[in-house]
Amino acid sequence: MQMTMRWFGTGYDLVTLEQIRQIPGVTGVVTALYGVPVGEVWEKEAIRALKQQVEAAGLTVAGIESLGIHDTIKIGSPERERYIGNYIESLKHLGEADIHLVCYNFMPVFDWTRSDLAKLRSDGATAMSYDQRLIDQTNPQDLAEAMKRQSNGYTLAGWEPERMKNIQKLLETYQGIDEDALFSNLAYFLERIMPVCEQYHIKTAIHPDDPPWPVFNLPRIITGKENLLRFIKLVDNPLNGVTLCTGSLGANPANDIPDIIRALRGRIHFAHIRNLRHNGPGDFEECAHFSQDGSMDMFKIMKTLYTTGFDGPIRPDHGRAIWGEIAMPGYGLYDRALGASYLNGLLEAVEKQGAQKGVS
Ligand SMILES: [Mn+2]
Repeated sequence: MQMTMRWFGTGYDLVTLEQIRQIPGVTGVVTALYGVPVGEVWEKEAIRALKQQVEAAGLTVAGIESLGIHDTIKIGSPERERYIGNYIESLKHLGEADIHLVCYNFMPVFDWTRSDLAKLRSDGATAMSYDQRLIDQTNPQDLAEAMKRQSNGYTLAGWEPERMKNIQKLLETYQGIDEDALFSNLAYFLERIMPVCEQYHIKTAIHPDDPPWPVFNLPRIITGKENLLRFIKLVDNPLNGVTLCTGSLGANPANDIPDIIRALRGRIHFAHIRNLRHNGPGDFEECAHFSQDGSMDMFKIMKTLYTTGFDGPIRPDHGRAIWGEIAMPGYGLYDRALGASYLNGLLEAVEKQGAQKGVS
């Protein structure tokens, strides 16, 4: 496994590559061209410059997070052809730049959703949280406004103000799109991109829906074991894989993460590892990565990834805001650095324990 951090790029991320380089054991970043609107082509020159910048700092580009999917592709409207063409072009440029992992998600309208981006916890830290009762009391427009207000001035991936301006229109275009339609539009897209993925050996890794249930009546399909298995069979190509995000899947306590890891053996191409605390049905808050701070057994998760042979990039996921840091919600330096170190510690224990087992 390669320990990485998400990095949003100069001008978008206050955390620097030099800071990331000093986190023990972190050797790469997953990144993106944030300035390019979703749906447009990622040009060769811009990809090359990004890669050079990362490598000059002593890190590698372990993958792309994310190459966004235009809404027309999710909706399946005729305009999707142009955007699928653009996506293929971007993949080709990434392949030519020797980048072989692309993360994306297939959530209608909204990316990840939270009811509070700075919930105060008992130790004075703040963290992102979700309470279905609060979401039920609001509407998409007000939620987009609230997310923007709490964003500390950063553009949140998936909540770009220019997209959110047209939210009502966007919601209308999804009318009539149910789970099956979304699955079938996803299959159409994947079949179209697989040849270029094969040509450049690019692994694609769909990110689970967050939270993994419908929000504002919009369907969500990447939600748990059954749907993940349906997903990998949609296009049964080893390059068509999954980003195992423990925080997204784990928001539903019925999702048994180690069981899902075993079920997806060989098809997990990227892993986001974080913990969260369940407070009640549809009510959770993010917490430290440390097992005891939340509801998940992080040792068991790391051990299962290891024993099932997962060997891709891994990263700590959302962190809390601690030590007075003002950052993009979830993406400050301090708590993610603690997370990376904790996960590296677990991994060292798993590896050494395994080695002892092997000789005894
Ligand atoms: Mn994630």
